[in-house]
Order: sequence, then structure tokens, then C-alpha cells
Amino acid sequence: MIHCFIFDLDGVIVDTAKYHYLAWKRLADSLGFDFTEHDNERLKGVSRVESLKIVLEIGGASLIESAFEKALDDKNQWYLDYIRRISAEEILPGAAGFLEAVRGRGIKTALGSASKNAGLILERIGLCDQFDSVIDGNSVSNAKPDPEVFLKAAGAVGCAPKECVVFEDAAAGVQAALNAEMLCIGIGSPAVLRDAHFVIPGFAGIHPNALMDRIASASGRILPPPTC
Ligand code: B16
Ligand code: MG
Repeated sequence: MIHCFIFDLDGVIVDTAKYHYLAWKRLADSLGFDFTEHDNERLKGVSRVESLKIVLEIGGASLIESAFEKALDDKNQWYLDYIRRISAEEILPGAAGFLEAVRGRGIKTALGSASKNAGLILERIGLCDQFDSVIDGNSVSNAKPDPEVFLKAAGAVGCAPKECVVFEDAAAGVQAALNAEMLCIGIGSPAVLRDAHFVIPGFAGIHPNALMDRIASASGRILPPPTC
């Protein structure tokens, strides 16, 4: 039986990938190589440190430890310049209504994000009170695809992994959910999220009651009838 929905943040609740891209591109420009939107796809769901390693690999560059730390800090400051200005307008279509409907149905909601800026983002878009628990990049030692973030999110709301469904937009996040032995619904392209139990394009027009039927057939478990 499903008691908790765990949501990734970037790419599921809010479209911040474009700001990550602009900040990483600025860093790549400063280091003298190109960084494309296509390259940026590889960074989705990946921690900040792992992202920088990928960016450097793309540019065929390397940095000594102090320069590596400075690059991480510069990128984050540039990213924060964008994030401090975002508002509820950047919530992805249908996400706010979906969260409300889920909570109205008595299902717990948790955030499971790799971002260390998740708290600020939730505050800026006004969704802090829509999550029973927030686990982010500050609360974990192991980045996705490690299951730590989702296991902690489940534990924080008192649910077992098999009682949770994860919503993820990134391949690394889907793997983290599967590693946590949770059912995973991909948000985005089935070609990218081929390991998810099933994929939806987003939350626009989606009601949790309709999803429960698909979750039941995906998991092979019998779920109780909707209560609302
Ligand atoms: P930060 P998610 C992830 O968030 C992003 O998808 C990924 O691109 C980013 O590198 C990572 O957070 C770390 O973010 O630099 O803000 O700590 O998708 O797991 O919500
Ligand atoms: Mg994401």
C-alpha cells in the first residue's frame, strides 16, 4: 500500500535546470571551453561535485584542489544570483495542484533532492508547507544513484520503502529510487527514463487517483479504492 510520494525538486517541481546550465556555462567560458545545453543533460540529478568533474571532463580540463573548490563556489554564487529572483511562476505546470491533491488524499509528501539549495528554492516558490519532510543535498553523504536521499525521506515520514513512490526526471535519480527498492515514476522522456516503472510528461492534467491505478498495475500490488 502506498503511503508516501517522494518528489525530486529540479525538473519535477521547478524548472531550475536552465539556471544550472547558465552558471555552468559561465564557468566553462571562464575556463576557455564550450559547454552546450546537450552537455547539461548529463548533470541532471548529479551532485554539484560530480557535476564539476563531468564539466571538466567535457572541456578536457583539470583543476588543482583549491581551484576546484573555487570553481564550485563561483558556480554556486552565479546560480544563486538566479535562484534568489525566482518565484511561484517557475513551478512546473500542474505540480502545485498535484501536491495539494496528494495531501488532500492523506498521502504523505517528502522532498528528495540532490540540491544543497533546495530550502531556498522551496521558500522562493512558496511550497515549504507542502512537504512533510525535506531531505536535500545537505542531509546526505552519498549522491544519487545512491538510495540514501530517498531512504532518509521515507524514514523521516515513518514509511517503509515499499510504501513509497518516487517522482524523478533524471536517470541517476531513477536508479537511486530503484536502489531504494521504491516504485519510480519518471517525469519527462521515456527514452531517457527507460528504467522507471512508467513515465509521464509532467503533472499537468494528472490527478493522484488516476495515477494510483497505474501504480497498482506497475507494482502488482492491490491498492484500496480512492477515498476522494
Ligand atoms: P546544487 P535534484 C539536482 O537537483 C540537480 O538536478 C542537479 O543538476 C544539481 O547539480 C544538483 O541538484 C545539486 O544542486 O548545486 O544546488 O546543490 O534534481 O536532485 O532536485
Ligand atoms: Mg531532478
